[in-house]
Amino acid sequence: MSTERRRLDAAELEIALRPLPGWTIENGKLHRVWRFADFVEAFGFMSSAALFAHEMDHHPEWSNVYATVTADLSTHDAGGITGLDFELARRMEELARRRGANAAPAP
Ligand code: H2B
Repeated sequence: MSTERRRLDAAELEIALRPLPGWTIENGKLHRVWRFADFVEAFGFMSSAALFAHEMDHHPEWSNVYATVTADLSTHDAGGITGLDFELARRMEELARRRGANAAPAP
């Protein structure tokens, strides 16, 4: 879609965030923290999400500390958040859910 790389405004962001509980806007990026059962689950999630990102040619800023994965999505070429970031967020969320992310409260 041609609009995918267009930077979304505040009203569009608010609407797009509604079906993505757990995601927020932090420092102009689409932000999410997942907690997995252990490092293997966290890293397995990252491996499968990396293949999606490669397929999309759209790459997350993310980090991992043991069972926690933090993602901050933005479109560098557009200087903000676009439809591509939401597409990647939806795919990451689905993968994280399948791996049981955030099933238990953080210790
Ligand atoms: N990922 C993200 N998050 N933002 C971009 O602007 C971007 C990207 N650009 N992955 C892509 C690669 C671009 O550099 C290549 C040439 O398509």
